[in-house]
Amino acid sequence: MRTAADYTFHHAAPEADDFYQEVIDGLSQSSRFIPPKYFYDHAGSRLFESICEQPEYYPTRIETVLLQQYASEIAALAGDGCYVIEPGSGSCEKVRFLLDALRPAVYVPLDISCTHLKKAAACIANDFPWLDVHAVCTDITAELSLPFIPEKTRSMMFYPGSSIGNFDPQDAVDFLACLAKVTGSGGDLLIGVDLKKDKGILDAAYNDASGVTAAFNLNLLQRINRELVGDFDMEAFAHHAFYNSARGRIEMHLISDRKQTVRVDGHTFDFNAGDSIHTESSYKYTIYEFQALARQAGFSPCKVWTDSKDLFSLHYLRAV
Ligand code: AVJ
Repeated sequence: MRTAADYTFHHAAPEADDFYQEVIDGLSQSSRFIPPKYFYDHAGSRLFESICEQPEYYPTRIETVLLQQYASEIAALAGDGCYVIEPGSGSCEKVRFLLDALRPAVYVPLDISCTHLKKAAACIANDFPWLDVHAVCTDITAELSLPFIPEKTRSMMFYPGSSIGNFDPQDAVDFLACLAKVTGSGGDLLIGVDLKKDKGILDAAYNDASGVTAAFNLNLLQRINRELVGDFDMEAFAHHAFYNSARGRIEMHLISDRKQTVRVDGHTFDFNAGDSIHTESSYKYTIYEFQALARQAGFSPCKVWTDSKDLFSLHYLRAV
């Protein structure tokens, strides 16, 4: 028997070393964009956890209630002894609400942030000593392949938090299709999806009064300064987040508040007052829209749970 806090660690892909290239490329375009996966350095992961505790940011709280409320229904759909695979597992907090009901054979958290992943995996292994934990440090937006999953084992992908919202819809289809390929036909996906709703609620969720989301957004510039020898002036950029109803998404930007030149490792980038760096999109779906998207990816909807105000949805899907 293994000792508590034991888990297996796999380093599937080097931690995205493309940060440098993606920042230089992203800042060189006329509409500047840096992918949101780069928010999650150590400080960014901590800030994200704090966002989840803000009163305006409802998704985490509601999803947690849904997971607790429907854990046994979920377990009945998944069956005994499955593999639970969680892409982008972060602090592995949400799966805790399922483990006792689900009793999976193996839990496989996947995350890009290796230090964070190791800590989270150790905590889970410690708190659930009967559970076999295989942590994989990998960039889930690159190719997903998990060679150590035995072919005949049923697996349930767990993708909570509406992280799917970060993908543009076609990329979301492609990503879900990758998940379907990993679980194989008959494999399941339990996924949290934030719903379309009143713009005021959405705008508030991404503009919390304590400024944690602003700090999370601005931390990206700090990370560039730290890791890529940049000289962004944190005071000269402002957090800007709003619901773009035409595109059905929250957009987060960093807006230059003056004309300025920024250097990153010898490259120079000129900003006028009001120029933006687009740092994140967070798509919102109706239940119907999301089910249509999932079908395109090869999943058929089994069940969907929502809260009484229809703010957030939890979908159970099966790969065809
Ligand atoms: C982790 C992508 C689901 O879009 O709500 C929260 C990230 N950004 N506040 C989201 C986020 C700003 C979050 N996801």
